[in-house]
Amino acid sequence: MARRNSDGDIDESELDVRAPERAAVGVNGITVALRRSVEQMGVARTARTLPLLNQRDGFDCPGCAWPDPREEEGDSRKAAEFCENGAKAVAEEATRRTVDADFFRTHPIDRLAEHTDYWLGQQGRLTQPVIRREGDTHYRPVDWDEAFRVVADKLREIGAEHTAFYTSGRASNEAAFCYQLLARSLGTNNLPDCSNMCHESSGTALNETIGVGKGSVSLSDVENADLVVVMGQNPGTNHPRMLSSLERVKQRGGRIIAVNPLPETGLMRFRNPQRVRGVLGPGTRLADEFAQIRIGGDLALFKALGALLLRAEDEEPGTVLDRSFVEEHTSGFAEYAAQARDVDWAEVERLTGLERPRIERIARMFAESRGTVVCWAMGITQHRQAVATIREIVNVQLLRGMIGKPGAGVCPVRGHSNVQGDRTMGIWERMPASFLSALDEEFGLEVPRESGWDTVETLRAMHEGKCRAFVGLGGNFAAATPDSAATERALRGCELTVQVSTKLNRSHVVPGRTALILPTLGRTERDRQHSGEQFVTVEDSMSVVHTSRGRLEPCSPHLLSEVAIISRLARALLGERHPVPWAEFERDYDRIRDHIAAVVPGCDDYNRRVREPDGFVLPHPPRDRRSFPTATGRANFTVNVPHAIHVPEGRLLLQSLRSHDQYNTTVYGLSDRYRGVENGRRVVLVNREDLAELGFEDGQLVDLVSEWADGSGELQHRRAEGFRLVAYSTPRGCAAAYYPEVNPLVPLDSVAEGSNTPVSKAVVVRLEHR
Ligand SMILES: Nc1nc2c(c(=O)[nH]1)N[C@H]1C(S)=C(S)[C@@H](COP(=O)(O)OP(=O)(O)OC[C@H]3O[C@@H](n4cnc5c(=O)[nH]c(N)nc54)[C@H](O)[C@@H]3O)O[C@H]1N2
Ligand SMILES: Nc1nc2c(c(=O)[nH]1)N[C@H]1C(S)=C(S)[C@@H](COP(=O)(O)OP(=O)(O)OC[C@H]3O[C@@H](n4cnc5c(=O)[nH]c(N)nc54)[C@H](O)[C@@H]3O)O[C@H]1N2
Ligand SMILES: [Mo]
Repeated sequence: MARRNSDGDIDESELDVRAPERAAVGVNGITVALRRSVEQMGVARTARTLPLLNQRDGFDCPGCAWPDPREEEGDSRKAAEFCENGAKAVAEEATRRTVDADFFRTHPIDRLAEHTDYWLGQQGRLTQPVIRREGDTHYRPVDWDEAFRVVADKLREIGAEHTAFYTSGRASNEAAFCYQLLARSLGTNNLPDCSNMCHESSGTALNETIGVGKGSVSLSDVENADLVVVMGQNPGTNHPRMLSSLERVKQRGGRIIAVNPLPETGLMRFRNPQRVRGVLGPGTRLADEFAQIRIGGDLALFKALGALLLRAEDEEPGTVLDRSFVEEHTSGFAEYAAQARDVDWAEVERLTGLERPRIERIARMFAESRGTVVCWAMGITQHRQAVATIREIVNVQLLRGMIGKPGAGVCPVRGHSNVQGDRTMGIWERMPASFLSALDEEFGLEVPRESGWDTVETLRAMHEGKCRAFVGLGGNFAAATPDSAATERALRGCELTVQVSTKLNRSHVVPGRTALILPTLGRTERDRQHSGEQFVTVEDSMSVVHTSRGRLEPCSPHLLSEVAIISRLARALLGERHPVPWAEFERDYDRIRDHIAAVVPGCDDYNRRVREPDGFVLPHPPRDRRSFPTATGRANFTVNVPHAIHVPEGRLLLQSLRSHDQYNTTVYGLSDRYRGVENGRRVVLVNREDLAELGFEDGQLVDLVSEWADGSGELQHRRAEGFRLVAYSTPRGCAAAYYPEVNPLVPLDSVAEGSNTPVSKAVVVRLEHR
C-alpha cells in the first residue's frame, strides 16, 4: 500500500528503494492489477469490466495504442489479453469515488493547488459542471446551458484567433472530428495537442522520408520479424501487451536488440500472464543484445550502423544492401553514401558510450536479418535531434529494403490510445490544404489556411498575451507541458479556461479568470443519445480503425459525452443555422461518420467498415505497395550530422520518464516496482561513480537545478526541490527522474529541431545539497 500523510497526499519520507525486479509481469503484475481494480471499482464492477477490455464488442483500453490481435492476420487469440497497466487505466476511470458539489464548496481552489497530482486524481470522477467566475475563490455548480452560454459569450468576445483548442489523445475519432470542425468553423487552426509533445518528431521525419507520418508495420510484421530493435522505449510499463509480441519473436527464433540508457526490466525478461507456465516459470529472456546507450546517442549509433553496412557491402558486393530496392524506390542514395563511410570512431564511442566491437556486433545482426523492425518511443522523439535521429533510422532501413515487405518496417509506438486517430481526423495545427478544402466542400465553409499554434507556440502566445482563452478536450496541459511555473502563470493569465475532463488535475487548479470544468463520459461508460446507444471509433498505432463501446453506467447522470459537449458549444457559438448539422451529430454519431467518410482520406464507407468485426486498416502506401508519396515520389535518404549535447563540468544530463504506476500526469500509485522505487516519486537515478565524483551519496536529498542558455547567451536557472538520490545503472553523466515532477526544469525554448517537441529527455542539471 502506498503511504500517505494525514490528508491522503504523498509522504516522501516513506520512500523505499530496493533492488529492481528481474522479470516483467508474472504473479506480481496480476496481483497488483486485481488489487487496484478492486480498490477503485469494487469486486462486482471489476468482474464486469476487465473481461471487456479490448474485446470486439467491448471498449478500447484507455491505456496505450498497442494494437489488438486480429483474426484477419490469422490470429487465434480472441480472448482479451491481460494487461496490468491496462487494468489500472480502467480502474482509474471506472472508480466509484466521485467529486461532487460539496467537495468544491469545502475546498477553495488555492488549497487544491497545494496538493500533488496524485491526490487530485485520487479524489475520483467529476460529476457535474462547475464554474469559477472572476474573483471567486471556489468552483461552484452551474447548469449545462448556462455553462455553454458563458463560454460562448467569452469566446466571441475574445476571438478565435486568440483561443487555443487543445486535445489529448483519448478523444474518440468522432469527438476529434467535431472538435477540429468547431475550431475551424470559428476561424482558427490553433489546435495544439499532446502529440506535439510526443510523436511529432516521428511524424515530421517519416513524412519527409517515406511520405506518410505513421508506422509502416502491422502486428504480424513485428511478430514475424527476424530482428526487432526496441529503442528509447519501456514497453514493460508503457505498452505491456507488446511483451507478448516480443515473446513471439523469440519463440520463432528471432532476435531482439534493446537500446536504452536503463536496463528496463520489461526489455530483459517476461513472465507471460496469459499462461500458467509463463507466470510461474522462469519466463522468456527478451533482449539478445542490450546496448546501454548514453542519452541522445542514437543518431551517432545509426550513423555508425549505416557506415558498417556500407563497408560490409563493399567487402562482399551484393550481400548486404538491397540494391534493387534502393534503385527502384529511393532517392538521395549517392549523397548519403558519399558521407556515410566517414566515421570518427572516437566520437561515436563518446556520444553513444558504446564500444566499437559492440556496435559491429549489432551491425552484423542487422546484416544477417531478413526482416528488421525498428520500434521507438519517447527516448528517441523528445530530443533536440529527434527528427534527424529518426531520419537516420530510416536510412538504415532503406539500405536493406526494410520497408514495405512482411516482417520489416518502421514502428513509432504511439502513446495515448487514440492519438493517431485524432491526427487522422484533423487535430493538427498544420493540416494539409487538401484536407481543409475537403472540409470546405463538404460543409460549405471557408476554413482558414494559415497554420495555427502547436503546444509550445500556444505557451509563447499566452506569455505574449496573444492567447487569451484555452479550451482543453481532455489532458492536463498545466502539468504535461514544459516549464511548469511559467505555464501555470500563463494559464492563470488567460481570460477563460475550459477543461473537458473526467478527473481532477493540475490544470483545474491554475484557472483562468473565468474557468469551467465540464465533466464528460469515459470510454468505459454507456453513451446514450436520442437515436439510441452510441459507439465511437479509434485508430491504434498500426492504423487499424475499430469501434469502442462503453458498458458501465455513467458515474453521474449529469455527464455529457464529448461529442454532446462540442455540439452544444458549437450551437451556442454558431447558432442553429450554421451549415454543420451539429444537433444531428449529437443525436446520432453515424451522421458524423458519414462526413468523416467524405472528408478524411482512406475512410470511404466508414460506417460500414468500422462495423466489421475487427474494423479496417487505413491505407499506407509505403507499407501496402512500396509507393512513397514524398516530394520526390520515392523514399528519401537524408544526410544528418550528430551534435554532442554540451554538458558543462559537474553537470548531468537528465531524462524524465514514467514510473510503472502512472499514466502521464495521472499517478495511479507509488510503486515503480520494476525499478525498485516504492512509496514515493521524488527520486533521481544517478550513476554511482558520478555520485562519488560529484561529492554526493546514495539516499541524500538534493534540489535539481537546470541550466539553459537563452538566445542572448544568458544562463537561465530552474529549480525543483527535494529529490532523493538513488544510485542506479545508467551511463556516466546520465540521470533519470519522473515526469511530471521534473517538468519545472524543462526550458520552453529547448525543443526538437523540425518538430518543436519539448526536449524532455535531455535537460542539463546540477545537483545541490539541501
Ligand atoms: N502505463 C502507462 N502506459 C503509457 C503511458 C503511461 O504514462 N503509463 N503513457 C503513454 C504515452 S502518452 C506514451 S507517449 C508512451 C510512452 O512510452 P515510453 O516512451 O516507453 O515512455 P517513457 O517512460 O518516457 O520512456 C522512455 C524510455 O526511453 C529511454 N530513453 C531516454 N532517453 C533515451 C535516449 O536518449 N536514447 C534511448 N535509446 N533511450 C532513451 C528511457 O530510459 C525509457 O526507457 O506510453 C503510453 N503508455
Ligand atoms: N517532462 C516530460 N513531459 C512530458 C512527457 C515526458 O515524457 N516528459 N511526455 C509527453 C507526452 S508523450 C504526452 S502524450 C503528454 C500528455 O499530455 P496530456 O494528454 O495532456 O496529459 P494526460 O496526463 O494524459 O491527461 C490526463 C487527464 O486527461 C483527462 N481524461 C482522461 N480520460 C479522459 C477522457 O476520456 N475524456 C476527457 N475529456 N478527458 C479525459 C483526465 O482529466 C486526466 O486528468 O505529456 C508530455 N509531457
Ligand atoms: Mo505520448
